[in-house]
Amino acid sequence: MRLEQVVMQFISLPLKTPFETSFGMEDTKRAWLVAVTGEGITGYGECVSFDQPLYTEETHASCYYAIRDHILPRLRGEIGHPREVFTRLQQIRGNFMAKAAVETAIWDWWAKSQSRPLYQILGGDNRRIPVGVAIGIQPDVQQLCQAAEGFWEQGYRRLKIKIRPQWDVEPLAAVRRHLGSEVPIMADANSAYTLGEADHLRQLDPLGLMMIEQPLAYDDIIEHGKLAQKIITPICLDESLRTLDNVAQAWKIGALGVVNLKLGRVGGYVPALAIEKFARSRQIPLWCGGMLETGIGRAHNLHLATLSGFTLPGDTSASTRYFDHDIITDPFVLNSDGTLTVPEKPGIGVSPDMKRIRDVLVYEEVFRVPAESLSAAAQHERRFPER
Ligand code: OSB
Ligand code: MG
Repeated sequence: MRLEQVVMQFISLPLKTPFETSFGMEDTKRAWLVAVTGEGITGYGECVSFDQPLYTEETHASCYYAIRDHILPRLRGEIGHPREVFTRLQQIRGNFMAKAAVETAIWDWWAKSQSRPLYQILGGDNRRIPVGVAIGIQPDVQQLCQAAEGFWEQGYRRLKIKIRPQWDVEPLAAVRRHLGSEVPIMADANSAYTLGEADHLRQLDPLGLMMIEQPLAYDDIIEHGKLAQKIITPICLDESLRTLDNVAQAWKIGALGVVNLKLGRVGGYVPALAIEKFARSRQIPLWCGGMLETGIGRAHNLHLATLSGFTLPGDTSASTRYFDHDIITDPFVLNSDGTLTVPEKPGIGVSPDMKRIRDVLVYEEVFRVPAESLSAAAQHERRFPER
């Protein structure tokens, strides 16, 4: 199959409530949607970059240039199978989120061309995915306990609580007391600590947390291995795991108790499938992370999470967790058993709500890829939508 057109749409969608992490506060979901078209079929992907390079180094701007100047020009000509896309892009260092936005769209496009749901092509079979929820930093402990209780009552299977220095032991202990010892609770620090704070982090041990996610530097593996010797709470890595090699090295040195896998952080399905296989064969607990995705990215996460290596509830919450009005026609709803149902229609199985997208569209650009010899970058068409 050949790509004929790629449309990048930048949307700005209000979040129901602001989401605060150790690195910043988001009150709006801003994202590039990528639509790839060829042979009358369109596939969709979502870029999980942020405005600022505070989670990892990528931004909406860096992703735009990476896609326009480096990724699309490498995707001219026949694409025999979406697995080829990662290989064609392998020369490009980093730029994982940009690559994933396009690569995942191509998997959707391909699955649709086969009239099969994407999860079947990926080799997954679980169609009801157990999910958890991430709770941002709250103004006070009481509001955190209320939020945690509310999500637990809705049926989410585990609660992930964002922490940072001055917002860690006390709020986590309060939630533990409030909800009791049976509720699966974990913490996510988004790189807010140093190895020197190991004694402080040891105070979390009596709380029986499932894990602590990314306590140390976003690019560190070695010191996480040292921290693992000093605390009992298992360490889950997020930011530090960009490649299969990162995962293998972290595992080898004992820095990795649990894997958070995100399509955008690793560059798409091909590396994600390799990491899932690695974790499965070594029985490393694995779950699917989230990046506050709209329904498009959320659908991709769910298809990925159908694979049997995903052994823990992930961050793929229902659409209503973040949005009053998502950009897909059938938003994801939490089943009473704390699962989300993977759509059965071809590809990712969700349809963009074109009217809603029009309402939240900031900017749009169309790239046509008609001839092998012409650079995609040289053929784009810019459009500012009417508001
Ligand atoms: O560290 O997992 C993270 C959101 C944005 C950036 C990084 C992270 C997160 C979350 C929220 O934890 C996950 C979600 O509910 O989508
Ligand atoms: Mg994280």
